[in-house]
Amino acid sequence: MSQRPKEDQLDKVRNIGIMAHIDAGKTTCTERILYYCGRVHRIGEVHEGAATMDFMEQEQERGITITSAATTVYWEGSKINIIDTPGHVDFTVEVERSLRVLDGSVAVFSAVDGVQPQSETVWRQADRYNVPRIAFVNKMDRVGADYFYCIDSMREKLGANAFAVQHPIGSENDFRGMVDLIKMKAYIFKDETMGAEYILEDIPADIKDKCEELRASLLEELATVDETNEVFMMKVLEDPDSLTEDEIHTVIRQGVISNKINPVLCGTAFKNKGIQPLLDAILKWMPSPLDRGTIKGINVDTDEEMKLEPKDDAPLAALAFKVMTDPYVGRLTFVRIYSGTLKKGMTLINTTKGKKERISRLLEMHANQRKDRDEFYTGDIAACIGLKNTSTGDTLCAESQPLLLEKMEFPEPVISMAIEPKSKPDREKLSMALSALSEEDPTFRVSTNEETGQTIIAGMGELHLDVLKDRMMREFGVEANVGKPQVSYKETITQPGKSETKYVKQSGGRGQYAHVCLEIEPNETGKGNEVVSKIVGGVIPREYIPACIKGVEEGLTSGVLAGYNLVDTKVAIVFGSFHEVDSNEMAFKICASMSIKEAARASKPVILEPIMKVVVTTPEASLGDVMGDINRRRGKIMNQTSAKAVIIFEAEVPLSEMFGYSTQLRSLSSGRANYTMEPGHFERVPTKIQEEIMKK
Ligand SMILES: Nc1nc2c(ncn2[C@@H]2O[C@H](COP(=O)(O)OP(=O)(O)OP(=O)(O)O)[C@@H](O)[C@H]2O)c(=O)[nH]1
Ligand SMILES: [Mg+2]
Repeated sequence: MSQRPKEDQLDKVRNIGIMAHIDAGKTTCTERILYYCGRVHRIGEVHEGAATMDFMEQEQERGITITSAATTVYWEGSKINIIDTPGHVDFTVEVERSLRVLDGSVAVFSAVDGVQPQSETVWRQADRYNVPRIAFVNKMDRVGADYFYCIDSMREKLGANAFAVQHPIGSENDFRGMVDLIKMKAYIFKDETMGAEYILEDIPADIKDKCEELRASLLEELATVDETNEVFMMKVLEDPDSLTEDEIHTVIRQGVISNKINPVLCGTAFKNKGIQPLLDAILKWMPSPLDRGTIKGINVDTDEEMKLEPKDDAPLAALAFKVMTDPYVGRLTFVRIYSGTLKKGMTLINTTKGKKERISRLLEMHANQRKDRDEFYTGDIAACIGLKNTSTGDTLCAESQPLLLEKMEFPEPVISMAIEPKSKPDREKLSMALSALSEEDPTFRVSTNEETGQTIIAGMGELHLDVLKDRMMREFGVEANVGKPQVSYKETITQPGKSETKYVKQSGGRGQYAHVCLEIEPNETGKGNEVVSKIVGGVIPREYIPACIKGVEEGLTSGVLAGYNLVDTKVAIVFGSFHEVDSNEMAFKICASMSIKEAARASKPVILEPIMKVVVTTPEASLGDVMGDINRRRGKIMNQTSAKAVIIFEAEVPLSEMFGYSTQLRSLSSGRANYTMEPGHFERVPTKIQEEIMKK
């Protein structure tokens, strides 16, 4: 049996992510958490390039988070695993993978800006994974900070059931602390101790009435969390003063865990105020792995659904959610353990890949520092060394109970560019760099242009590719020239089609023979390609089927219209024939890849383009010009709201029309409008534009 340390008892563990729009202050909050929990003895500031969590060179230089970093802290005898995520849309995969493995999340908002576009996106991502959330309204020290405006905008824009559990004391430069509406006491933070010390005192007289009012409405809100809890409801109605803090916390916890409510706290991470109450809230209200309960798995042998208990003595089930190359220890695979105990030296199976893996070392990570451990338990996040074939999203489990956990889904890259090594030695280094980096990042793809032989890299945006290029140069020493960023188009088919292809060569010696018939039809949008064999009676011998499937898959990587990836198709290998002597795997692979092109040509192929979700904030005076410009860019305006003297509208615009947009927007609005953009979906390009793309 495992020996869990006391503060690691499962009900005391919290796995928490910090997520928000870019620059809201996630990393700054995390740095304070590290400081108050005694993890670091000096606060590292993001803008000085000194944040512990932003340890990558590129992060420190640019002052932004690029990769999610994990750490473990202890607070009041409980363990909190924290993942700090990036806010920039180009790194959205980091948020996605973190949400997949976390039990709860703190959404950080800037008190000046309220809900910003990327916070909306991450909020929806969290909705999808059903992750409970509390909110922290940060930057209360800034001019224009408005806690209650933020709460309103969370309700309006996110549909969150957000409400105040605190009341700010002082504002902007004079922000001193907050009233806890449950304790009904004021927290005043001491600047001279970097906020490490605070005083609990009576509520300042000028806000006493407002706090009483807020508390009353908070309690009313809580009374609706669980309608069966009559005792609580009666007390709220008849004698609210008799409610104990514990009673209130219990109901809040229940509401948070069941995703019914989103309590909102406030503070300023940069000025060291409000972090300790946030830590308390994480412990009191956020779920432990036990609260998340059983999770679903699919038994690999029987295809039956099974429920996995969060128990240390159950067979191991874990999900790999991140692969990272560490300069000192090599390939690190981060896993979240859902069931069982993970031990050093253990042999596991990767059921996604159907391969055995051995854990040679186990590490607890604190940003980029590591501590060796012999075992990890249910609910933990562990870094493993020794896994050779495991990539992001793979299930790892005990040999005694092979199962698959729910898959992770990743967005398709929208932007690409050619990359050309400068010299021959660079070519080798480049291929190593590309394979290592694409292993780390499922939204980074590498391919070869069949016609030109050029290597093409694709990703989520210009910043994404820029950072990767930078890492290739610095970490792998590659010298390379890159082309201009291009839109990453895709191809798909619009109707079912068939093909019959023979590949025959008889030029002296041993010949080549393969014969493959395919049927292709459109698949649901976003479902990718599905290739199956429906061969019966051995018309194509069993040993050649994998080669046929491989051939089809390879053929699909380069479409028939303009060489872009063919996506969202269902392909069946239905018939064929073979030759006793001349048939071999290679012949079938080549034949299948030719055949899929023929089938695609017969199925009315079309080109798809990435459509971006663009959110523009503009003063009213420029609205006409700005919207007119979006229309000229083939944009569709989706909706429009006004807030604090500006108009905010959302539009869907093809990425190909968005190059140079920031300069144009600046000149249309005398520099007063701004925008954010993120990949939305893929859509068929108009015929005229399709013709242009095909000519290129
Ligand atoms: N005035 C003020 N500035 C803050 C506060 N919190 C963070 N900042 C500043 O805001 C900037 C962004 O902070 P970060 O912590 O890097 O924000 P982030 O959310 O981690 O940003 P990304 O990871 O790039 O998405 C930094 O310059 C911080 O010093 C705050 O409470 N008040
Ligand atoms: Mg950050």
